[in-house]
Amino acid sequence: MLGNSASPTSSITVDNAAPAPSNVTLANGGTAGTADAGDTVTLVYSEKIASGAFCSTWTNNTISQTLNGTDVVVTITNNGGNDTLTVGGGATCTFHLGSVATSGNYLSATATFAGSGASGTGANSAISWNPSTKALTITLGRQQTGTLNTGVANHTPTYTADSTLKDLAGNSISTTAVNGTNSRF
Ligand SMILES: [Ca+2]
Ligand SMILES: [Ca+2]
Ligand SMILES: [Ca+2]
Repeated sequence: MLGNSASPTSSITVDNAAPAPSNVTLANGGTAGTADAGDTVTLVYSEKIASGAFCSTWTNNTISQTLNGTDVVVTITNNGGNDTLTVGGGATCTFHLGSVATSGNYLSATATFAGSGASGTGANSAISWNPSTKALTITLGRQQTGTLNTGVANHTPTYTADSTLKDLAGNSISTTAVNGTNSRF
């Protein structure tokens, strides 16, 4: 009789848990207290998001991805004392972010921060996704339009995810607004 009677074993991990945003932080990379080139928004998620759900050309879930050059426009929409940040992916893809309510009064007229092909000189806007840290970082490029305020203090931003974002198992993200870290551009 053969000695090995053990049944083959295997396990399948079923992921039924919806992903969710876990943090949003603003950081200054230019002049503190005003929204300008080099400033960043970092969004962290509870688990890896399918890269292609952010941008259809991001087809590899295991490597970091970046959009920049001609492709990214960051818009901060004037909304009184709680101006709101969104992004566009330009020619490459429709970028599915959702929106960040800054809780700050960063401008008195809606501003755009753009990439290659925009007027002026300076850095392009960029979006980078790092699946290892589950962090999406948006970097403001040079300003194109809008009227900025100065001396904005720290506030707690809020992030509401785009409903089309999914984890690697295909579970849709929570679209409940999540409060982030007290911070500023
Ligand atoms: Ca999950
Ligand atoms: Ca700044
Ligand atoms: Ca405003």
